[in-house]
Amino acid sequence: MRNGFVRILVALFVALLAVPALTAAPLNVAVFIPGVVAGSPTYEQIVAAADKMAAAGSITSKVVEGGFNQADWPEKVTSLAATGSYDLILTTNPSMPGICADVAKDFPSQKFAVVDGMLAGNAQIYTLLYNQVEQGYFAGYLAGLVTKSTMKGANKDLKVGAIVAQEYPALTVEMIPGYTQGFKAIDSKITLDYRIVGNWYDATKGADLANSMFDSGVDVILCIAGGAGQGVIKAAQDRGKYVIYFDADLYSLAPNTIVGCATLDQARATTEVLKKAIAGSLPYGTADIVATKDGYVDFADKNPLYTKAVTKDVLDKMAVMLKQFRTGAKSLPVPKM
Ligand code: RBF
Repeated sequence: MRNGFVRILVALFVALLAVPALTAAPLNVAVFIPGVVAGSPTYEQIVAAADKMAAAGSITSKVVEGGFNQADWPEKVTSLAATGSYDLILTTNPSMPGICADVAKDFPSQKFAVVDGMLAGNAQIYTLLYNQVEQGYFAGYLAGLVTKSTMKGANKDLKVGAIVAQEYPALTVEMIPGYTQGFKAIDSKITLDYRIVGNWYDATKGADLANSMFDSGVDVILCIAGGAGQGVIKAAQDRGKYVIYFDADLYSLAPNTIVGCATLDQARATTEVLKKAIAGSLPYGTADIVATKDGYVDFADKNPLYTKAVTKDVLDKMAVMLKQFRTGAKSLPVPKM
């Protein structure tokens, strides 16, 4: 009896000792944000997903904002790698794979993952690229429908707009050509008024550009401008015109002004990348590309702020087009960048 009791105690003690071995130490992750988080939907999503995993205890997460001076980013990523404390440096945007590759040379045991970027063949870096031709197409298709619609803010001119923060290959090779294909599919006579802010934060410049476009007959503007987009939205609200937003379901920022959101599921991509990194199965050296049929690129058409903002005719035509992409019946190739 007494012997049995001791044996149980010993077994319990051994089991307790084994617990730390079974629950692996959390993965130490540095999340580098090239810019600032607030007002940038892809940045907000990556941080939210990492925070959630950190709260669950599966990673430790340190978020570092790189600020708007892009020349500072390589040095800031270098400082993170130099600490030697992070199993993974996780970051986002199409300029980051190149920066990570440079830093990787000096820190050969440092691993990197970039969601929303592409670089194949570097054994220290995993990347995931979204098919943003399709994302742009959804925005363009809607812009074409809106400019030809009977909606209150729409006029007779067949002019749509795009305001972007700065030019880079994913924008000029994927997003804008996708957008253009989209509105041309509605009517080949529709023309594009395309303007560049010059940075990701100047909301006053965003508003000035938008107002000048509305003056020239544009009634709907695609906005890919981070914080500068606040000015575009404000101008559209003041003038009773329309904005199509990129990356996240954010109709709530300006109901009845934001009439469409072409989305990326950065939260899902981030969570999956981190889970694979924890499991030791993230395929470094690989560059994945994901599209609408995979569920990472989409258009937020379930939100009542969308269904109430556009006319039935617009809704129906969007639904038919979206179904084709979601089922994989239709897809658009990503050109070489
Ligand atoms: N998107 C933002 O929302 N905010 C930013 O501050 C921002 N900075 C960027 C800087 C560079 C150099 C590049 C290439 C892209 C940046 N993006 C930014 C764009 C973002 O990664 C993505 O391409 C767009 O949001 C469209 O999905």
